[in-house]
Formats: sequence, structure tokens, C-alpha cells
Amino acid sequence: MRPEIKRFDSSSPLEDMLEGLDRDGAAALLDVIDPDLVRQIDVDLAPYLDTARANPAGNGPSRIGAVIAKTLNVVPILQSRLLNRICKRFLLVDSSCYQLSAIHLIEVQPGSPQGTVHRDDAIWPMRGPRSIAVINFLLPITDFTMENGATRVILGSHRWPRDPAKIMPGRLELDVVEPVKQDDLVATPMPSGSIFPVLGGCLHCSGANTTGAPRRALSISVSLGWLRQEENQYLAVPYDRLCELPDDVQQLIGYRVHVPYLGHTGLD
Ligand SMILES: O=C(O)CCC(=O)C(=O)O
Repeated sequence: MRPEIKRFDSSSPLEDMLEGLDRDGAAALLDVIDPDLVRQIDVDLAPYLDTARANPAGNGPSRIGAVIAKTLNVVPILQSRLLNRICKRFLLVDSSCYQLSAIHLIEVQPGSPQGTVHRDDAIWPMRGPRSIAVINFLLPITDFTMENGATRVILGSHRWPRDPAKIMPGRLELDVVEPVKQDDLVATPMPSGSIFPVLGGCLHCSGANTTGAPRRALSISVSLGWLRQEENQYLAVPYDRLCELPDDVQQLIGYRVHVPYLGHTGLD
């Protein structure tokens, strides 16, 4: 039988959810954030969509970056207990802190084919044994359906062996030993208000959008605190906006030292 993505909700024991995420590499967490907040983020980012649609990344979905510069409504999500519990569980194993690596709105256009299957941790080209380097928290803005491009994942693929010969700095070749089978990619519908965390090694992509309407999601990637961030938050968040952020979010975007002194600015 084809494996299915496990679905949890706000009444599920946290430990069950963490265990499922550890085992499968991805899990659907339904009804865990206020859909009105997500709707407001969508409204705040709408003025940037035309530019994003005119400049899609390659042939892939359209993206809006530097989201914190564009809306403060993401702050409660970055501070949410659930997101932080998941980060603590998986990222504090090999790091003294975790940090925001990137925050994007992703829009899959009507008629778009399935995205490229990838691992989010491939941007850090390490050939040896790996820690969990990053977690991508995908938040449906428009409800995810099987037809409009709900994220596809290969459950358990974060534990697959990798081919070191395919891991090359500056290239993003898929480091799988056996070719990926389309049949292994699974998805689950998720309404807005859900979070879909995907561990960095778990193979995934956006689904094809066969409907007439765009599919939008917020992608919040959180990485080990000692890695180079995917999106340079020191430049993406202007100083005036930085000053508006609560201390914990300033730290999350990188304004902190990784113990004992990584990232210090002076020894006096
Ligand atoms: O939009 C999606 O469903 C997947 C996004 C994705 O693959 C990524 O951000 O790495």
C-alpha cells in the first residue's frame, strides 16, 4: 500500500507529531494557526505579486522574498510555540541555536507542471554524514488541494543513502543513489491554517496546478544557527524594520552569537 502523509491537528499530542515527522520527514499539522493571520499576510504581499509573476525563478513558481520587510504579520508565526518546539527538537541537536534561513511567498501558477524534486539541504554541499540542517515550514495561503499543486513529498527519503559523487559545490544535482519514482511522491490536501514541515533531507516539490487559480504558500525555512542563511536576512530586513521586531525575532533572523563566539562583532 502507498504510504500516506500523517495528519495531526491542534489536539494531537506533540510527541506523536514529532515522532511522525522524524520518521516520515514531513507531516500535515492541521488547524494550528489562525487562518485570518494567513489571509492578512496574503493581503500585505499582494502588491508584490505582479513583479514576482513577471520574474519567475527559472521555470518554477513565482516567489516573493524579504517577506519580513514587507509585512510584520509573520512575526506571530515566527514566535509560535509549535514552530519553535519543532525547531528545538530537530535543530538544537547539532547547534546552540537556530535561525531563519529564508522566508518566501511561493505562487504556483495555473497550468504549471510539477516542480523539480529536491532536498532543501542541498544548498549546503556536504559529502559526509549530515545533521538535519533545515526545516521548511510550508503554510498554505490558498487551501492546498491535490489539483492545485499541494506539495509532493517522498516519505522517509530524508533517511535514504546519498551518492557523494553527485554532491558538488555550486551544483544542485539530486544526490540520490536510485532514481526517484513518480509513484513515490505523495501529497495531502490542507486548508489554510495548516503547517506542513518538511525536514531538509526529505525529497519534495510543488505539485502540478491543473486548476484555473494560483496556489499560494508561505515558506519559512529555519536552519542550524551556524550555517550561511539561504536569504541574507541582514540585507533583506532594513534597519528600521529590524528595530520594530521583538528581541526573539531579531535573534531568530541572525542577530545573535552561536555559542561560543561564532558571529561576534568585536572582542572588547
Ligand atoms: O511550494 C511548494 O509546494 C514546495 C516549495 C519547495 O519545494 C521549496 O520551497 O523548497
